[in-house]
Parts: sequence; C-alpha cells; structure tokens
Amino acid sequence: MKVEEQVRQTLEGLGVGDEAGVAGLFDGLRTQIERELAGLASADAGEQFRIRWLGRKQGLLTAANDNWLKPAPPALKRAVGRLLNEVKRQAEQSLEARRRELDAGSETARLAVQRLDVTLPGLRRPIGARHPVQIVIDEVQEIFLSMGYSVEEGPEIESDYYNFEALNMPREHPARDTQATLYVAGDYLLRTHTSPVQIRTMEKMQPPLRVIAPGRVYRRDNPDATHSFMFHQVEGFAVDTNITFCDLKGTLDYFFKRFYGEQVQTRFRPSFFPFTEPSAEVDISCIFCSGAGCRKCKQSGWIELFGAGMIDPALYGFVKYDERKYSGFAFGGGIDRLAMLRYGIEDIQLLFQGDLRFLQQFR
Ligand code: FA5
Repeated sequence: MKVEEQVRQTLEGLGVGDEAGVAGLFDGLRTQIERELAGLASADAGEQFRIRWLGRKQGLLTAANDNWLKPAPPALKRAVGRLLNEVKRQAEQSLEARRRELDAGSETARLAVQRLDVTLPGLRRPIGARHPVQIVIDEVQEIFLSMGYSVEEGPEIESDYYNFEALNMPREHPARDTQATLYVAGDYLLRTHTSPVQIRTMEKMQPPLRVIAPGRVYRRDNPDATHSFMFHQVEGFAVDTNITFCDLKGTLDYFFKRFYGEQVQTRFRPSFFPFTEPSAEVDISCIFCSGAGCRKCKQSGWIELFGAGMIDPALYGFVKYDERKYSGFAFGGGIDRLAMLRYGIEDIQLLFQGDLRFLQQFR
C-alpha cells in the first residue's frame, strides 16, 4: 500500500536523515493527503478517508505517534512531533472543508432537481370523455326526468326472490331459462335484468310512481356482436290509479322520438313476459332506412328495442298494493343497443374493451 510504504520509507529516512529530510518527507505525505481529499466524491468517501488517516486506532496519522515519533532519534523528535501535529491538524481542517464542499454540492444538486420554474406551462392531464353508454344513460334520464320520472337504483348482486320469484317467475318456471346467470352464493345471483328494481321500489314507495332504473345486468350468454355477458338495461315503470296501455304507448313513442328523432315510428307486437300482462315487444322504424328495409333491420324496416307491458297484477300481491285500485305499465331494454344504433357501432364488444382509439371518438 502506497502510504504504508511511505511510512516505512519515512522511518528509514528518520533513522539516517536530518531535519530538512524529515520536513521533505512530511511534505510528500501532505501532498498525498490533499490529493486524496480532492478526489473525495461523497460524504461516505469522506468518512472512509477520516477512518483511514485519522481513525482513533488504525488511522495512519494516529499510528504515526508510535511508529514515527517513538523511534525517531532524540535530535529529530521535536521536529517530527511538530510536523506530525501540523499534518494531523491540517488533515482535519482540510477534511472538514472538503466535507462542507461536498454537502454544498449535494444541496445544490438537490435544489437543482427540486427547482420549480413557475413560468413553465402547467402539466396538462388528458381530459377523459364520457363513455358512450354513459352518454346514453344521461340522455335517457334527462328525457324521463322531463316527464316527471325519478331515478332509482338496485343492487347488481340480487336475490333469487327479487330477480325471479317476485316477478312471477317461481323456481322451475321456464322463463328463467332465457335468463341463465351467474350464481354468487346461496340464493344470490348477478341480476339478469333491471326489473327487480320494480319490486324493490314498489315495496318502499306508494303510488303514484313514475320511475326509471338504469344499470348493469349479467347473463350467461355467449359473446357475439350483439350479446355480452355484462350489459346495461333501463327499466321504466309507472303505477297509478288509472294507467292504461295508451299511456305506455304514448310514453315510449315520445321517448323514441326524442331520442332518435321526430321521424321515428313505434310499433307494439304481442309478446310474453311473466311480469307483464298483456306484454309486447316494442320496435322502432329502422333509423337507417326509415322503414324501407336494409341490412341493419334485416330488410324488415323495424328494429326491436324494448320489452314492455302492463304490470301483471300478480306482482301487486308481492308488494301489497291493492290490485283493484292500481294499474301500471313497465318497459325495459338494452342501453348498449340504444347506443349502438345511435352511433352506428357494429359490435357490442367494442363498448367494453377499453380501447381509447374507440372511446375517444365520443367526446
Ligand atoms: C327483459 O330483460 C325484461 N326485463 C324487459 C322488460 C321489462 C319487459 C319490463 C317487460 C317489462 P329481455 O330478456 O328481452 O327482457 O332483454 C331486454 C333487452 O336486453 C333486449 O332487448 C336486448 O336489447 C338486451 N339484451 C338481452 N340480452 C343481452 C345480451 N346478452 N347482451 C346485450 N344486450 C342484451
């Protein structure tokens, strides 16, 4: 090691040399110390330097007391002692100064990193856009709110009772087969439609009622261009003392005209739902060909959109309404379907894939 070597040489020098020779050797030592100090790059390196040269036990300059001073010939002892102290003091002072420099350097570096230039333009976070399904939900709500409806919500994890039983679909009822779903645990399942909100609302509120209930629903359907295992529906229903099928027709006709445009016609076809009687499928005239017949409407001129009907009086038994006093209508349909027709989206899966290139078109 360079310094140890130097010490050995120094000792040899002390044995033979004179005061000038000793001073020369200490100069060399000083030069080396200064060079090492200048090369220090961090606080850690500073500490290593301190231990190496000034450490209480092994420090080279500390050990020099024993190794250099003691064996020095009496004539040179004073000079060696003085020079040794001087070098030590200098080493300590220089180390202190170098440490301050290093501290200042790291402080400058820290400030440089943290520097805040208030004249720079702010960070622009990309502004998100409403999802097309949400746009449609908002618009449907707006139209029905303007007709005096209120909005209700129900749980997506629903009990068998609300999803089926109280909607007049007892266990083993064949209509359940059309709505196979995912069972969570025991009697709980992922709701297959928004119709359970009818029951939940009628349980807690008395007529007159005018309610819509948009939300997410689930079915064990295989995905294709028009089917997803998770999709959205909007339920709507009104119960009062004198509600008729005409009210249902007028309400949906008004809704579709506002949603798709004045030119849109509606038509009701007889159908079946266990919770409405009579029941109907609601079609609108094809918005692409105005009823002339095209690929989109499979040449029929009509597009099926909602299921609807008069609330089956059996339901009033579950919610303790007087069926002789009240009547009501209900309807429900796929929101994704409304959105696909509105925006010309050919594949329902696009709505749920989270692809920004698709979603950014709906600002
Ligand atoms: C029902 O779900 C009834 N609850 C609607 C109803 C409410 C009738 C109130 C009467 C009174 P249906 O199973 O036909 O009906 O579903 C309604 C709509 O949901 C369909 O017209 C369709 O637009 C949409 N839909 C059904 N299954 C899927 C699916 N897998 N993916 C996307 N949309 C679907």
